[in-house]
Amino acid sequence: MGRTVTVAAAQMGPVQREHRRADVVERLLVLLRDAHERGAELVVFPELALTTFFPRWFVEDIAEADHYYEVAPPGSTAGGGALPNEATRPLFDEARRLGVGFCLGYALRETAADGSVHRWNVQTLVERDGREVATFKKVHIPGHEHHEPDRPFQHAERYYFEPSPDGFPVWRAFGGIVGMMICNDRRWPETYRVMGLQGVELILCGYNTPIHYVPDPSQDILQGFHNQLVMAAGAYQNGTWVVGVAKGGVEEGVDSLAQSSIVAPSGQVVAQTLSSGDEVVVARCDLDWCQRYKATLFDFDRYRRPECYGRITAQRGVELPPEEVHP
Ligand code: CDT
Repeated sequence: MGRTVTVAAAQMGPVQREHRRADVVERLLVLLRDAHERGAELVVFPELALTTFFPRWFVEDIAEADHYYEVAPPGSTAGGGALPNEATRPLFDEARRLGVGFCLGYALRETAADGSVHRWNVQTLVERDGREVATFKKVHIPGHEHHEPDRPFQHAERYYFEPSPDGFPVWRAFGGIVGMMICNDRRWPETYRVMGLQGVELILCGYNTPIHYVPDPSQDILQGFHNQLVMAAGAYQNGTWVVGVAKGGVEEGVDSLAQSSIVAPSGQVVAQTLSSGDEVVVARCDLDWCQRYKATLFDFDRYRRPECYGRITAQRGVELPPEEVHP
């Protein structure tokens, strides 16, 4: 009998600016109960699930956006999150009552002991008994730092969030080895490989992906393809399950990709949402399936050549070869 965990991708439709936390949490509860009825032991919610995707607006004084962040206890930079708080307590209570774990994305603001303020884009993973397993901070922060007035909407994540210094740890939870990544992290092969090198079996990822990519609109039509491409490749090349969960649909006039999916270690999509609204899809994930890939084609210890990969960590941008000189 293999090790299995039944996982739900709990996709959300849009959260508009005027939506209150309490109403959003009500929606999360509906999704949680639906997932539980369908046998889920772990429910994965999207990135920034509690609020609208506020980096689409720029404010001169970042404090004007403080209400979008959940606030960690003062002086707490030890890696814990900010939850549960008053608004999210019903979700924590109901999940524990049902014996269901969950992964929830939100914005986190914390004030360190030295008084410095830090803003992170995070996901908190909670076990079936209500214990917080970990709070993961997004590593790859996309978009721009400054106001770009010519855009139809902003993607100022680099203004609102610091990049995590912590990388991609993994945790023993849900009977296996679990890792997390957030949205743009899923596009980078290093994300999966760092977790793959720690034996990851299940990667949880929330996302908000605007369909219109302002710097190069020719990519708009490819958003769904690229989403599937990166998660399938990451799953297969590292022998792991990947669960990608969207906040999709038209939020404040910006259409975002849905297509939440659960991807097997073979790279096959075993479940995918059909709508761009609140919707749950469930898959029974056999964690032992990972070994079919980890112990064969992708037996890292046998086949990897780290001595040939030095550039991966030695440099960030591209270093071109010297120009050819023709005498
Ligand atoms: N939320 C997030 O990371 N979205 C990015 C959009 C990139 S375009 C600035 C993504 O990779 O889907």
